[in-house]
Amino acid sequence: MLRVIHHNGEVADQQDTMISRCKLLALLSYVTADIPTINGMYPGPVVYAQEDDKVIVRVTNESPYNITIHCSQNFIRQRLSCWSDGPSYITQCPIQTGQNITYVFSLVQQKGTFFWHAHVSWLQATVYGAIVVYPKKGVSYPFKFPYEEHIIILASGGSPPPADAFTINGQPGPNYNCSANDIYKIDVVPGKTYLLRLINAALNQEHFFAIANHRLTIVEVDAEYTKPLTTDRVMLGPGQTLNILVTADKPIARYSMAIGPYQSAKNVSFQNITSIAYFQYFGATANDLSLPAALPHFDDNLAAKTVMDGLRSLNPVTVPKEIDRNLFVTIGLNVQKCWSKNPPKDCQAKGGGVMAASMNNISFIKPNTSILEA
Ligand SMILES: [Cu+2]
Repeated sequence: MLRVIHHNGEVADQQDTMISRCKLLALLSYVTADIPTINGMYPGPVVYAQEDDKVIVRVTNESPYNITIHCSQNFIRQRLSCWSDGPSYITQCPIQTGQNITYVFSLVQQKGTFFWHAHVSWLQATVYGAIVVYPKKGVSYPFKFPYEEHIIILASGGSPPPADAFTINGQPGPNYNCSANDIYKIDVVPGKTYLLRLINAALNQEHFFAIANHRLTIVEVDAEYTKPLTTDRVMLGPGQTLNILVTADKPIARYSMAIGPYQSAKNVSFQNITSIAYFQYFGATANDLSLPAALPHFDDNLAAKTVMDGLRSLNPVTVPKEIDRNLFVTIGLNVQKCWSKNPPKDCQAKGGGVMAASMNNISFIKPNTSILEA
């Protein structure tokens, strides 16, 4: 069961909800798979709240897997509530089958687009959803109030092995076999401005996103307002959120919203089929062809850098200006020798190894004793 209580304790959603398995059909022509979900929804339910709200989420695990729910992937600060953060074996034991837990945390001085996802193994590949935190009552956005808002969640597995498909709000779109009728769509009114809350819920993949013939104005990154930055495309790393404004100011037609990979590493196999959704004007017909979005080439570093370098905080930020000590930090993702007893399943990195992240060449090795008890 997942109950969301907010707005000073009012119960916002009391439906019986649960993590369970549902069938995901026709993701690819040859794939039929059971996937873990919450409430049978994919993506999962949205948590709506306001700045400074206390959020109470009760999770009952009816799946066969151990699981936790992580609500701070991108920056819910969890002040004095780290036990509700959700990283398994770090701040809590996993919720076992049939058990439940109640997460309680406050959104102190925080607003914007966040997301939650599952931890333990790669359950977050399908167990994820948005958290939308509105400004307090009477406080407006620092930009033109949009005609409508839409949540757009990009998702994919990660190398290795390559993802079976990219998805937009759970749909792979017409470029994938048997998915011609499974396309996410936003119907738009000509002349109106839309706020899109983009979330990259991918496991490992960085994604470019673009809408054919339309410009995107970034107004928020990772739940912090930015100076408006208008661009033809954006790039989101895994776990990142971007709020963008799009005005439907082009001729009536059906335009594609597309995601593709941003993959700068060499010699790594990855999925490279664009996933498409529709940004469709009222008045366009169902038979209209969609105008294709121009995504950068997968290794276009300049396209990614140009957008990131242009971002500026809307509000002044106080940072320390006197430096006491310089630190040199390198971050890497490498291939290690794989010791698994099940190599076909676990040792799929190059040369039969296993991928491992490192900081200054030191990787995290899971200890034999629980960190919670250490
Ligand atoms: Cu997480």
